[in-house]
Amino acid sequence: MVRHTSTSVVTIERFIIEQERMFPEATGELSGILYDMALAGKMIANKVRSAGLADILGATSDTNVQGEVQQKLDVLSNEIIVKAFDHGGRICVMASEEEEGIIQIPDGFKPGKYVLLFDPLDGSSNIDVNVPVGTIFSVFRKITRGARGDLEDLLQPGRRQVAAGYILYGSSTMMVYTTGQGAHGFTLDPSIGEFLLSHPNIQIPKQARYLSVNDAYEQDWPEATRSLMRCYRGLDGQRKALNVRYVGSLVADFHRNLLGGGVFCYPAHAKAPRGKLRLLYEANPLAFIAEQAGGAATDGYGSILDIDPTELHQRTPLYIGSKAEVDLVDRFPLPKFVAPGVPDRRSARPVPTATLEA
Ligand code: FDP
Repeated sequence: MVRHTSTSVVTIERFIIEQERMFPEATGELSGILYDMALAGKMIANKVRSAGLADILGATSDTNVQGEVQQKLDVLSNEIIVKAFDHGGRICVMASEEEEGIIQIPDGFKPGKYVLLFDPLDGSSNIDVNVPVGTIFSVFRKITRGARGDLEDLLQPGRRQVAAGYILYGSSTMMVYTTGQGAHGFTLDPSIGEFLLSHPNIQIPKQARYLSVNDAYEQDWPEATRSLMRCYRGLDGQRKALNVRYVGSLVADFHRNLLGGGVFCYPAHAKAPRGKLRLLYEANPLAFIAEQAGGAATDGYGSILDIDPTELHQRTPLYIGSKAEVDLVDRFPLPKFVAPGVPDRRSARPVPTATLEA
């Protein structure tokens, strides 16, 4: 048995290689994607850390496809990720929360067999006030036949993800990822510029401590949502109240609940009938991690991972975290909000469970 000392640290590279060895047929391409994401994360962390100094804080005049004002760091982070992946021959097509259409691999570079979706800098309205933000990513295998990837490759149910993760730019920078073999966390050691294994095989505590929800929307919630929140707060006399913690930065809220036990809720409400968060860039990857850590994620009608997406920027209600708390959502029949003309369909197709490599 290896005794871990200060000189026998496990770098993210070593960990990825050791996981890859469990799959003799692995080509190393998925591992390469994870390294590239770790590198992009280090570059973004560097920008986030020096944001105030470099005078790149504040909003640009551009708005993203969701109609939100883009922060300069969003634009930079988006560019960093696109450039980290567009030439490596591992990815055939990408989609970003910050870009309206699909992102093709430029002519002259070989498209690969994987598909990447990402939110380059989530929680960006918090940047100006020095609150943690994060990057979220999701990887699928290409399913279409052409050399290039297309929209169909990007619109796959979350159950088919082969890898997903996030990088949290907090008091330290952490990367958490899964390839379907557990969820593992790495902390960036800034003195050597390496992500080191700090949280192997994360298990979300069964006993939840936290409730994360923006209850400014309470007036717009349907009655069932109000009852569910009263239950979480112990106001119905049925259970002990959860502590409320809401950063308003999804990665930070999710991460705290993953390590400490809890549930994050972003319900649908009258003014946001499909919720706010994006299925492909936020809900799917975090749901994959939550399930790998023994937790769960639902939109109130079934597992997030079984939703068959119809649009790149599709939104979804989200309840995610400790399993017992997420299961509680089923006891409160939420009304079905479906945007006009958008079928709310779950995947009828059986989907394979994720493995490290094809
Ligand atoms: P932001 O608008 O700052 O980018 O998805 C975006 C997100 O942040 C999440 O990170 C966060 O959990 C949520 O929106 C906060 O929304 P509310 O302000 O409506 O609570």
